Amino acid sequence: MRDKRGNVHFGAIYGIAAIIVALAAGVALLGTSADAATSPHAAIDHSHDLTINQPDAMHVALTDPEDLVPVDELPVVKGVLGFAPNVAPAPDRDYRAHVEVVLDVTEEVMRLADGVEYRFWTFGGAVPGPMIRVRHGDYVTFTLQNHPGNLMPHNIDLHAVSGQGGGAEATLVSPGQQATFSFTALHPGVYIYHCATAPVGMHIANGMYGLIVVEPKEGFPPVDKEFYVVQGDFYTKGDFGERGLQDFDMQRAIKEDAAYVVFNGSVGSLVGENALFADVGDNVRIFFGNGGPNLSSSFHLIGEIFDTVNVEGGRLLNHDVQTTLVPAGGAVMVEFKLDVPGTYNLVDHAIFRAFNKGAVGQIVAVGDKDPSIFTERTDIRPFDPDADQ
Ligand SMILES: [Cu+2]
Repeated sequence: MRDKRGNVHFGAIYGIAAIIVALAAGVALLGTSADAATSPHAAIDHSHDLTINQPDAMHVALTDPEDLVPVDELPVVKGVLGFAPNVAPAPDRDYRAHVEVVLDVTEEVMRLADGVEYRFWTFGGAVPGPMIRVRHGDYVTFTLQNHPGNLMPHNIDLHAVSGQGGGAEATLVSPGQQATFSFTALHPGVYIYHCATAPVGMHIANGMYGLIVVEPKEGFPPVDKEFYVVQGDFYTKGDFGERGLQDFDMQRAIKEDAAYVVFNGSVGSLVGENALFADVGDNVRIFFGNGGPNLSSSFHLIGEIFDTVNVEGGRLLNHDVQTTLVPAGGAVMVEFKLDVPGTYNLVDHAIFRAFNKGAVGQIVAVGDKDPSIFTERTDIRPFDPDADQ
């Protein structure tokens, strides 16, 4: 499937880009030193300072020697998928690779809540679809397979892709077809992927979304535990909890009147025996996406504060965050340390969704108490404002 001319083309583009970047930097340096020599205002007059608009460091990084290796010479790596709440394994390499990812599409009835079933459309037979994890600069060859027994055409728009539709046009396949395209992961970050076949909202509402993580070249900082959680809103004919096989309700979806708002595809997917477990003292990372199709998530972990948030899944780090807003079609990476034991509820803090529509999960932290950080209740007694103290 690989195109030799395409590979040469890629190499040539990067080579030219490298030369342009080098020239631009040289011109910029010459410009500033000339300014400094001739103008006393050089330090504050940036009007001709080319360094202000210097190329983004991320793109300069793609002129690393490893990025110039022709695709044909890259080691081929099979993409290992991670099924929620498990993450895909980190790339754990210091070189560019040609990653081959194969994802199939299914249409199948699965549990939405106790006693409630729904005909999901899925990537990989799961909601969310499996996590894909590659390294910044990787060349990814992606194959989408539409099972012969399916009824609908499907495709995939990966938000990590720079190119037409994020791959949607390239991967549009009828039942019994598969299609392949390739892309270079130009931007590190945490990205949603979703089906983008008309009616797009319906395909997403039926569960067709997941995360593709593009790790920075140096990798993310090590943590003790990683989890994969994606929120989605569902629009059934019946209201929340109404039993039986529920049909999709287009009018309800257009009105954004979700019957269900859930994590990882069903009510209770991360509760009780399905809860996430960690040890006290663990540093925990959650890759959290929001498939939508409609609702933004006010993502919050009750009783914990996010030490670090990669805002919107990008490189901007925020610290000491209570609630982070994750738009539909967006994602975030949060990290936190579980200081004391307990059951911590992760919720959409648009709180009726949590208690009335299903958007609750749990992380159970097991270990020693630390009363210097948190005491359990130390006293309870009647309160009478009129009584003598
Ligand atoms: Cu689809």
